[in-house]
Amino acid sequence: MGFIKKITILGTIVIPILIIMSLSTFDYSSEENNDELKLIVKGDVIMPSKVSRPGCEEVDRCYIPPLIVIESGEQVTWINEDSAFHSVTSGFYNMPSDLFDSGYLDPSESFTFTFNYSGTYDYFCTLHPWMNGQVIVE
Ligand SMILES: [Cu+2]
Repeated sequence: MGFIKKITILGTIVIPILIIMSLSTFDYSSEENNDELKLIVKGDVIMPSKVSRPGCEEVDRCYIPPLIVIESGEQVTWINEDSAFHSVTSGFYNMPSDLFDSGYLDPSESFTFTFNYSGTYDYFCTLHPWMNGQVIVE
């Protein structure tokens, strides 16, 4: 077998292997991208289903958890897991504090707020007076 022929046979074996390797590398990176796509918004506090009717306040589950404790500079994300609109609005129903207001959140929509100063922050839903929760910033 001549030298050239050996090179040619080697080439026909090596080149497909290289192609397969590069394809498998590509597949791997596209899998990574899929993982990124799987990342969905994860709320720290959820608005569970059926809280648009009174009753959740009796078991303190209008926002879950109803009280969240964080460090100053940290943020809280609320997510509306109900099928109705809700809001996350600072203060009390008849006395909003104007610090934050999510506006009406669609189902699956989220709202994030960063708390820079320690304190106790009450919040409520502008649509449902019985819905209220609290953030404690240490
Ligand atoms: Cu509400």
